[in-house]
Amino acid sequence: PGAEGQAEFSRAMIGGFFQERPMLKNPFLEDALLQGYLRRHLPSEAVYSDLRVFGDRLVREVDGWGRECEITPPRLVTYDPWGCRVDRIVTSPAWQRMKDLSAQEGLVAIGYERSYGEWSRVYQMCKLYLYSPSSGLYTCPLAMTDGAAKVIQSLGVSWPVADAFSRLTSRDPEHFWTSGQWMTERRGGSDVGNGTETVALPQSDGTYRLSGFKWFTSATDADMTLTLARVTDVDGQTTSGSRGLSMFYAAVRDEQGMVQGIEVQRLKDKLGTRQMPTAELLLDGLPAHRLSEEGRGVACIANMLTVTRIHNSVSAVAGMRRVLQLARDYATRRSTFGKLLRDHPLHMQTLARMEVETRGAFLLVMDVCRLIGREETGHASQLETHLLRLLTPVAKLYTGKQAVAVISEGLESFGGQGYIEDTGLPAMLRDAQVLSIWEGTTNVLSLDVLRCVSRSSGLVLQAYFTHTQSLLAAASLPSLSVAVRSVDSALSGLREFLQAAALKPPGFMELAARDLAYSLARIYMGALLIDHASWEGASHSDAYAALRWCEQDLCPVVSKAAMGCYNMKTLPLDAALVYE
Ligand code: UCC
Ligand code: FAD
Repeated sequence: PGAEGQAEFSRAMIGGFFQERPMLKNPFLEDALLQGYLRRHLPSEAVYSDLRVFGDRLVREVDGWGRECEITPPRLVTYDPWGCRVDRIVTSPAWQRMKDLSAQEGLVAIGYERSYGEWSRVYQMCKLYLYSPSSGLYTCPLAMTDGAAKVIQSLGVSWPVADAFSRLTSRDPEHFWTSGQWMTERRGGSDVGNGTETVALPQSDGTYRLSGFKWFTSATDADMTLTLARVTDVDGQTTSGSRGLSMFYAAVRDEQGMVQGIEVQRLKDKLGTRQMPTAELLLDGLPAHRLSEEGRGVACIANMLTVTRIHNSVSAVAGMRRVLQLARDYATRRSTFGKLLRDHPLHMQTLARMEVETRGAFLLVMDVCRLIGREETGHASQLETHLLRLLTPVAKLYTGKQAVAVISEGLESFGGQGYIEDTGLPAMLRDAQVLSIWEGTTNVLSLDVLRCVSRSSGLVLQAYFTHTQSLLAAASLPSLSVAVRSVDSALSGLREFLQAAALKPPGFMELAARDLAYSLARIYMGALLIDHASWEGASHSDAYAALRWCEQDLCPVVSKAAMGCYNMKTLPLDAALVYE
């Protein structure tokens, strides 16, 4: 550079080059797999149009609100200026707008209006999938709201929750309510049966007063909650363990908008999900109604867990998709070593691997949505009911982990910029990290998978094998034969493993639980990718994604068993290693 080049950097001049930012484009129009999936299963012009228009709205305004939620986190006002205790959780205006938008766009309502019959859940979840990465975590209260509506519907919509149900499923922002889900206490969130100390004191009018300490309550600006507590008998005694738990409904605030029978101890200082208030609550005589039979609290709230775990899976795959959309756009703008990132083979291979993960996750999650839709509209066969029970925790645990890995890789694809706070990218990784913790950790859900398998006397696994095989049987494209062989052989390996496992000592399957859940997920995702690629409207990329997915170890439980990983003799060795 001569004198001209020097001038460019002199004094306040900082040079002419600026890194171009990745552009968020309409996430519906950018998503070939989503469009293909809907063309195949729900070919409705109205749905297509709604999602396209919503996609535009997300780019135009909602994504900015999401960012506003992140940088204007909620705060707790404990006292008013005159010393009165108010315990008010103040959220950002953008968070309030998210509530109105959620009602207007029917983000919960669509699942209950059922305008598209058994496909209504798929439609609802596709819309949430588009919304999630722009929502400023508003998808969290929506998940719990949907879960609460599901519980109420399964119990029968009547007093005292008929009004609540109409609000949870409303499209009118004035009428719309959100719900909390207060299960976790200080002694434990996984082990709810032993962790719950909260007691429910019966009142003469048939209601209860709850006293206890809820250790994690998310989106605590909610209007109502479902929660667990132990009913006290006339002597003030309670039943311990899970069988002592009942499920309650409580309105969080009175007519003046003040919390009633609750002290908000503090808001959690969290790694991510900072947009959303998560509070510790002291329940001090909270008025409540018991909705479950006494002692049936866990079984009753399980319907909520099913729905929130599906939402969790939707958010996981949505995060993966969003980071990829941004990364692939960035790759058309950023040059290194004389060419665009897009033209570097190794960079493109990296993005393609993320794409394969995302496609597998999307199809798994949508299949679970399809199944719940069929169950809710009375179309589900026995086989499908078993599949739904099995695949809900499998999808939640697998996609929760995938989201962290894919989004972490996604951040790296922006180089140093991926680490810079105000690009908004780091928040995606922080928010992904919670997906494998709340609503059941990976291990706890792996054990849930084991329990649902063992309690069904083999029927759940039978459903899994039958359905996976039927997906493979329908695949006729010669280009997919390698993938079909891989899934088929993994399925046979899994069957043999399970037969052999039946003869193993107790404890063997517990050690195998996580690998088993991963195997169930990977094999099923392989079969779904093959099935989708076999559809007449599929693209070459659909087939390629299936082939690539099936190149990995589809059944890690078999390879790990062969290495002796589930031998009880490893237990003291594991402990010695960890604590050396
Ligand atoms: O974390 C939370 C909220 C976070 C914010 C919301 C985010 C939503 C996504 C947003 C995306 C952005 S709320 C806290 C969530 N907590 C958990 O998930 C708890 C994790 N722990 C478990 O899941 C455990 O497995 C327990 C608590 C369910 C274990 O309790 P028990 O009592 O030992 O379990 P049992 O004995 O296995 O089950 C008791 C009954 C049985 O029914 P019966 O008696 O009829 O045989 C089970 O079949 O409950 C039934 N049950 C289930 N049914 C248990 N789990 C299920 C299930 N998953 N599905 C159906
Ligand atoms: P623990 O049960 O103590 O788990 C610790 C570790 O032990 C985990 O790795 C777990 O996998 C492992 N582990 C536990 N048991 C076993 C076992 N049997 N075998 C093998 N491994 C095991 N809860 C609510 O009720 N409502 C909310 O709104 C809510 N919001 C939340 C928001 C955030 C941001 C977070 C982080 C949590 C929230 N939670 C909420 C709590 C959440 O559901 C629990 O933290 C979660 O279920 C785990 O429970 P825990 O924290 O007691 O962990």
